Amino acid sequence: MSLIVSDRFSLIIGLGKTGFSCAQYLAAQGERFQVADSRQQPPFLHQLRSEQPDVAVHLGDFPHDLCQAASQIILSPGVSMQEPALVEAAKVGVPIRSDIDLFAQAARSAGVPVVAITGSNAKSTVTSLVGEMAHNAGLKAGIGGNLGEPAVSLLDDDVDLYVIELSSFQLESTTGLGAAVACVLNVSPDHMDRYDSLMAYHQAKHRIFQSCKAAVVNGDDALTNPLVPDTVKQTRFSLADPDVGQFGLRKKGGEVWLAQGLQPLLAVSQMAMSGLHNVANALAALALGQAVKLPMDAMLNTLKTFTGLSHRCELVANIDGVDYINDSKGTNVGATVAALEGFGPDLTGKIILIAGGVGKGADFSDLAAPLKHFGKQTLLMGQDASQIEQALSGQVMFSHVHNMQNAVKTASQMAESGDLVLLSPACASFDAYSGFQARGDHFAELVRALA
Ligand code: UMA
Ligand code: ADP
Repeated sequence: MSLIVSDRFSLIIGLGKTGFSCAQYLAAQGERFQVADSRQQPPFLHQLRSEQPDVAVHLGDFPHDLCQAASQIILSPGVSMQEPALVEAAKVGVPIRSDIDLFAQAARSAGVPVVAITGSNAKSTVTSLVGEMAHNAGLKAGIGGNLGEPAVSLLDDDVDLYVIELSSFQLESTTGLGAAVACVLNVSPDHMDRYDSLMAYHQAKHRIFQSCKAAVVNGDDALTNPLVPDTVKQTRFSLADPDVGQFGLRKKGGEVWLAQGLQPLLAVSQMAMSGLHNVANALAALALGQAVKLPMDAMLNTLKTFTGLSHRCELVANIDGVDYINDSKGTNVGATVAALEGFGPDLTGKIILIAGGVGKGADFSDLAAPLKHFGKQTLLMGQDASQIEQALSGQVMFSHVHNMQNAVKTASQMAESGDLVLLSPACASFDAYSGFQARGDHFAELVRALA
């Protein structure tokens, strides 16, 4: 009898959160794998070496021959499939998969339904909200993905439901996800430094619908319409009057209510989250929750208490009649437009917007219309401030500030009672901060110091 030793191995590309979670997962499955990262000091190098000292780790340029020798590549979201070594590997038939593929396969085998959520904006809010609804309905829910905890780390025998936030980066290399319900919440340009066109970004997002059992569609955004067979049940949400079975808004007793078909469900004034964009988020969550049979009363009760996540249109303080709002997670134009349009209509005064940072190749011209309507002044800072200036020039009032300290001081000097100071940068933060949290925390600290 001869012993056959297989030389097949998976190659994990990237040794950040995702790569390390995949290494732990494959090791637990007893599978052979190697790891490659283009950085000399990837974040989880030390942990991998101490937990799995025998695993081969390749640092620096991705080796073409290694990529081609692998039986499969598990790609981290921060690395594009257009990397030459990956393009060559794909050409010779090496499957390129994501951590989400590994996760979905395990969830499918265990028979646990997956709620899959993507979109340019509101992913984290809606994912957390649906997760909270499931929790309040007495279910054990695994909640994560792009939101924070990598999907394979959530795998657990004692879970009833997974609620997963997915980015376009993760979806690029995900195939046949098979979600119980999938949704693209909205589509507006983001990550244009990674994609050739909005179409390429849109196509990546729509991979979320592959083999889904049901789909939730934003009736106010045609770019979210899925291309799925007629057998897949579709439920719409919209800020308009809803058709039978769909979610929307209705008037009752002089108030606006969340509704399904003709049935009013909850007065918008009873929701703990504020802003019109969060009304859309609540409707999306109801549609997603209903698709996996969460009880309506538990979902509505959750909307009465769920105040939203930090750094997303979060009220920091009201000082002398001026609301200071931290929307540091507003990292693209669509998010900032939603924040301006979400708050603008209810104000007695105007908005002073603080914006700027790393523009990711965006076109900022869509900021001009809501700023004309609701803006008093826009304070520009950071690496790509001049790109925003070009888009706004001649249309709205703006000025440049050196940094956040300067921005908060200037905003507080020009704000009058009824105005709102909004940090919603439409940009990433990496020119000046470690991430959107650090930027939001700095803003909040400076605002509290004003009081
Ligand atoms: N990198 C290299 N060489 C490599 C591998 C990565 O230079 O070989 C760089 C990437 O270009 C990137 C950084 O390292 O700048 C991190 O990449 P990664 O793939 O190792 O990231 P992880 O640490 O695994 O974190 C990823 C998500 N990050 C990205 O998609 C860039 C996290 O989302 C996510 O929380 C985590 O997986 C768990 O699922 C963050 C994010 O910014 C919050 N997402 C983008 C967004 O929300 O807009 C998509
Ligand atoms: P994501 O995870 O997609 O980045 P978040 O829930 O973290 O989404 O919200 C990010 C930003 O998106 C918020 O700070 C807010 O400005 C904006 N936003 C929230 N809801 C919506 C919506 N329904 N449409 C557009 N933008 C939104």
